[in-house]
Amino acid sequence: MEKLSLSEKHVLVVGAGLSGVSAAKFLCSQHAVVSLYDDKPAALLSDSAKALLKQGVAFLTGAGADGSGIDLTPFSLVVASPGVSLKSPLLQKAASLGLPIIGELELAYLFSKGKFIAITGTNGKTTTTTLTAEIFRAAGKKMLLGGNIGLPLAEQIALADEDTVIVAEVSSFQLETVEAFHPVAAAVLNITPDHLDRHGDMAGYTAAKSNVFAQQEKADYTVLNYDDENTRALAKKTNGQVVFFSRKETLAQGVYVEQGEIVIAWQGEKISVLPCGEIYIKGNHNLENALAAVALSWFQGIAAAVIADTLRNFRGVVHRLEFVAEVNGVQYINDSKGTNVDSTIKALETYPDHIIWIAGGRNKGASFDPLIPLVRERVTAVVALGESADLIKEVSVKAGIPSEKIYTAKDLPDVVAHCHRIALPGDVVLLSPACASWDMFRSYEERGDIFKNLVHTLE
Ligand code: UMA
Repeated sequence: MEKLSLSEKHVLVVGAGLSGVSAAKFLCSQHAVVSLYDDKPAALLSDSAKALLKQGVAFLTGAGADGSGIDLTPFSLVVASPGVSLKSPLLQKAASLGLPIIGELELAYLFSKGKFIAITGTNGKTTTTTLTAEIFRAAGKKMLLGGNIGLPLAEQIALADEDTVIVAEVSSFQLETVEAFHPVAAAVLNITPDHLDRHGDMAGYTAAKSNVFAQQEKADYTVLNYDDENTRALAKKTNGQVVFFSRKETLAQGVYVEQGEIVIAWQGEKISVLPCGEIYIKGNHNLENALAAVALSWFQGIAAAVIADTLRNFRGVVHRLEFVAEVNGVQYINDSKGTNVDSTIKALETYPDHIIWIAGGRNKGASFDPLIPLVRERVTAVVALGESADLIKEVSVKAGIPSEKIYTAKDLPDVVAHCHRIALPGDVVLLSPACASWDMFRSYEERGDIFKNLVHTLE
């Protein structure tokens, strides 16, 4: 479905991270003349970005400046990385010159032959995306998994043909730069405050998320969480067929829980999928993820038996409530993917008490106050880290944690050493920062991997 000719076109890729490198590689394969921009100097780029420069991709850098001095006249297209705000001086300048600005997701979409299944939401995206992809794989379908999950799609889409299902995790950042993007099924799992520093307010954040179904038509499916008010309200805004899922309510139509079983009710038919107790991944939030995955796959023709089998066997994803080790009767849990308040609430809800909570990092503008009741009820000690350490301390004090039980650590080795010193058998040491990792780490994966390695040294 080629909608754009790239041959000999001068394209500027803004941001030389995972997404930018993937876009640049794809653009080169299409014989575009590619330049790569990053705020960082070339010496600090990844090996894969440096390899592109060796192949002749030009490198432009702000080198500490904002890039607005870059001459944009040679370019006819800009491909922006999701982490670069449309309000950045360079992209503002591109927009004022009338240059089209798309993201790597849109690029992948424009050149893909497969059908997209897109999953967005504040929390649960990675689990639902991976689970949905597993269901398609188990059903013997040709499938590609990618997107915000850390596997950019631009590089992969050459592998897709008309029969390929592309299961994509899509973020609000990526959805700011889509136009033609048109998934046959799109899910919005939930919308709670996150990335408000980037989107301005909840309305801006919701508008970005809503772009996931902006191009959908009657034949497409929009899967929405009935239990989440913000998400339920989106039903009025889509042209796709709405499939609600609910953990709490009996629905006239949709995917829901009835007498402890997941059921699908649609056009007078009622199908029982499996008892909720048989789903391997635990917790209410995972039940919601499972309901969404059922909706995304069943309406694409996957048999309920295949869906049920996958739900019985799927073990979850790394960095999300991931069990690391038990040392001297203390469980260490890596929830580095808990990058916002809501996902940390879900993590704290998973363990009834005796939690040593490790939190802090880059705050994205949300209040930590909603954590107070759970911290009061379940947390015995707090380890604060990073840029938001003071805010974490503040919220812990408000929750009644005695000041001698609140420790500010200088880095992750200090965190793990402190937890090892104070933890008693039966305690749960939970890294669930409620913040992005970007103040101290490249990614939440790096933060989680370092934490896990440090914990393993205690064994
Ligand atoms: N950069 C600039 N100027 C800026 C901002 C960034 O030059 O104003 C440069 C940085 O110096 C760096 C590069 O851009 O070299 C990084 O680009 P990026 O921040 O877009 O990160 P990528 O490595 O390309 O990863 C992105 C997603 N990151 C973000 O959206 C922040 C990854 O999602 C995604 O996996 C990847 O593309 C592939 O699609 C991560 C994420 O944290 C997991 N996402 C947020 C979330 O889930 O909450 C949205």
